[in-house]
Amino acid sequence: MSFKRTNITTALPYANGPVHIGHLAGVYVPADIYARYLRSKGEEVVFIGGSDEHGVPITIKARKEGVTPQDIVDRYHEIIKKSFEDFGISFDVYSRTTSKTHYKVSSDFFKTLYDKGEFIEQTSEQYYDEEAKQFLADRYIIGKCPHCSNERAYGDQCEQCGTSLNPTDLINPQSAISGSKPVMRQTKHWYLPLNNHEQWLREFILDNHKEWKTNVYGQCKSWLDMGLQPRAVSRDLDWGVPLPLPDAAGKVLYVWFDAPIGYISNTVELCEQAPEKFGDWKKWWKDPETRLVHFIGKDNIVFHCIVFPAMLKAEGSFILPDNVPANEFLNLEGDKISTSRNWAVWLHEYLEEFPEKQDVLRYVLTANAPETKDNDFTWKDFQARNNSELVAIYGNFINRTLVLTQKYFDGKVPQRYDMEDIDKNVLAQVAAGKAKIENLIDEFHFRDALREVMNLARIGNKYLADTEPWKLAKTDMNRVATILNVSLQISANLSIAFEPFLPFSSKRLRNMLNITSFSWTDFGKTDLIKTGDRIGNVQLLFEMIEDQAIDFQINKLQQTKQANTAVEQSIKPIKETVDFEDFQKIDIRVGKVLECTKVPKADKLLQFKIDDGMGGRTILSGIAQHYSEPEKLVGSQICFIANFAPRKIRGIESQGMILSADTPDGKLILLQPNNFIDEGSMIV
Ligand code: B3M
Ligand code: ZN
Repeated sequence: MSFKRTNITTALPYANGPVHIGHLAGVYVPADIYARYLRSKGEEVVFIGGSDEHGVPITIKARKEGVTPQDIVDRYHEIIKKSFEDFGISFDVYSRTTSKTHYKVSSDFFKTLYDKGEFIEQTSEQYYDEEAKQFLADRYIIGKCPHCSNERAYGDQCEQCGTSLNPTDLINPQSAISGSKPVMRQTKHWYLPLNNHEQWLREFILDNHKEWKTNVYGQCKSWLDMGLQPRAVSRDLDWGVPLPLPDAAGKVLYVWFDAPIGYISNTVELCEQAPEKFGDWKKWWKDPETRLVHFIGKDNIVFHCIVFPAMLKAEGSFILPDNVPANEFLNLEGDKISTSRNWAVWLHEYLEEFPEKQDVLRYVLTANAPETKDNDFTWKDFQARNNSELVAIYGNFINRTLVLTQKYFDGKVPQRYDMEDIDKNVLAQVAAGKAKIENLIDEFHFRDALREVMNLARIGNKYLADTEPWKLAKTDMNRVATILNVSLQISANLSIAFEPFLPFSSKRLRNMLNITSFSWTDFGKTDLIKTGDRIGNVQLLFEMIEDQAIDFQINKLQQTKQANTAVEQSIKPIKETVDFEDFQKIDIRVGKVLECTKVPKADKLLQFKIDDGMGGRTILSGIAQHYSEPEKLVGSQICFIANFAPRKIRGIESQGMILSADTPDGKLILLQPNNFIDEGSMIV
């Protein structure tokens, strides 16, 4: 399939907080490299971004701060938009899902599907908070994850183990609004029957897009192999795009239904603003000669590879994505980046602390991009890549070339005399780099592509070190002229090759070389700079980053870690009040340990044989990880709940529950009487 143009979209970040290095590394820098590269090749491109301004996390934040959701998204949309501008993310449009256009485009989209009979209507029981008088969608409901026992899993996902959940999967569900125990109430919703789309999706992805990245392909395959289910596309909420149906008051589009349509709305907005440049929006979304590429993080794969394509297909007149180059996650100094724990490098803070150093971060995040697996950002690596790659290789080559041109030729580009093999070779190597770099970028291997570009700078640097023009100045000025002319041509080539990756320093370099026009098609040419032209003012392209600046960042993170540990170690909140009658129902007794052994193949379980003064009983307790020598407990006394309903665990009947203290630092310690007490005594 040959394409005429490319529509590049980037995940719309939720406007409930600023953006950090993880966002940049995972989505926006790779997408920007791709967009700049294609534009530089003269291709027709549209590069779409915007804020995702609906969804429960935004309403929760608003509630916490006592402001409206609109206040929240207004605040963060501006901050996010500015960060992207500051880092040179060259969106053609950066709009938002609260725009008028988006409300119209997304509700029309829903209506089209509705009229075509693409949804199923279903009434079901859902959690409802009687105090807040509200249905509890997604993150409004919190409970224990059935997979990993995380106590604070959300109704749509457990952040600890990453599993997608339904609210009814949660153990001990609780309202995130009032903390109360929710009740079940009937409500009607509209569902997209993904199961009806399974067959063509299998072909579309598994047969026709084998070239997709293995992480993306693999995730799609496992979703498809599990079998697709209908997915609700509406919610009972008062924040979102209202359902355009007469019998749907109080219902809005599910955020994951409206957000990807945001890509379309933002294209519509752009094309209305600049029709002469971008033409009609339909050509970007409905012409099969347009290539649609979604840049996203790995947590968004199912929505972009399965749900959104199903929506587009159901509508019937749209193209489908040609590729979805999703990245894995970037960690920070060994820990998962987390907004709520403030474990992140925020883009706006970075620029305050490292002004003008956008390209250093772009470089490090690309050189270490989480393309195939999760990767780690460390400040030491940041410093090392700046000092020993950007400064010592690229910067050094440029600086030596320009300073020597100033020194020996008064800033005028010298002529090239007869070239020796070494000169021809170096120019040939630069020209040969072009195809390699193109192939890598075309296949979304930005990390390797950048390494190849840096390799060209390395080749230039070595060329100067091998030819030593500063030593030839006394004997052979023609040779010096040739070497510097060649070095200047390499420099001009580097300004082109680096531009998609490091646009700010490429621009500075072009100013220093005094060239204005450049395009990818010029890459590889050996006459980009004309003899006799003057070069501009010479400055350093990159500066060393000292230990002090790095220590400051590391300290800052250490402080965050300490603050988080303190919060995490704090004593657990008191549970709901119970009355005396309830308390009295529990029968707590003293017993003596007769036997205590590990339960085979169960990491956490100890099996106790207890003398309870009444003939003995067996109790299982989940404390094995805290008692490595269980046999030492034999003979000591413990306390246990004697009227706890018997339960079978791993085929063993447990007749009670042994009491332990759950300490703030996560240990479980048995409660043991200090003095000998007769077995069977009741604790009152
Ligand atoms: N806002 C989720 C996220 O930021 C979501 C992406 C929408 S893309 C249409 O991870
Ligand atoms: Zn979990």
